[in-house]
Amino acid sequence: MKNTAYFLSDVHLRIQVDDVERERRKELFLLLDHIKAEQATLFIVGDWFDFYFEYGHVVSHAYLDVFSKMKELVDAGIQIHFFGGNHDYWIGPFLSENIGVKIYTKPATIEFADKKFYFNHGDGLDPDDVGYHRLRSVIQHPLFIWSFKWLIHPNASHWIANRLSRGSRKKYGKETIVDKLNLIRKNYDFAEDRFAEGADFVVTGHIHYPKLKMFDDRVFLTIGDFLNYFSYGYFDGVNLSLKQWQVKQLEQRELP
Ligand SMILES: [Mn+2]
Repeated sequence: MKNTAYFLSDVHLRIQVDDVERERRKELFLLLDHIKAEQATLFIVGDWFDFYFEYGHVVSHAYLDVFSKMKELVDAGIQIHFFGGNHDYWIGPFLSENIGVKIYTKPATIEFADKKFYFNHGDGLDPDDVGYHRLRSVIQHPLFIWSFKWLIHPNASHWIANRLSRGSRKKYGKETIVDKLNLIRKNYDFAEDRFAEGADFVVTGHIHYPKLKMFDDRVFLTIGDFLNYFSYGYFDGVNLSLKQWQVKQLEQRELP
């Protein structure tokens, strides 16, 4: 095991697999092969899945290839740390017990290569977004999860998820660069508090806008996404940098 690591967020693997999604997965799996060959560690910082919900013995077949790819990496000795995002905080025992992924349902600090990495998907970092905080406390509540599992048929949940996903893509499309930069500034304030607590690196996602900023010798990184930027973080054992996976058939935005 080498002391190198890759950081991915906001891949938003779809439950409806069309041609674009197939191509995106092809690129993602090439990157995962690369991680496997390097024997690096993979940190997933939320929203890996666009919709994820485990019904006890039942998981979504849309992710069959993704599950087997993740298992392939784990079997090859790769550690996968998975922090849930607002699209996949219902991650459950299937990923940990059947695939061997280490899952985190809350933000956490992890020591890696003698450095302290603080991870937070990034939803809920805007203290002004009272409505979202309220929504999150409901949908993360065990009673809500229990009711969802036992009252909503899996096919119905996938239908709802598809509708919500299209809705959030429309909303996301309306967000301007100014909105994103405002969010990033709030992330900076948050990161400075984590640095004061001893973190060397603060890594988030959620904003879908890649940005790395140095605070003296500490580094804040918001990863971006694997939808438009195909951006990821890379830690070489000493330094954290922001990189882009060069895709062939898909449209790709330049790093800002
Ligand atoms: Mn998110």
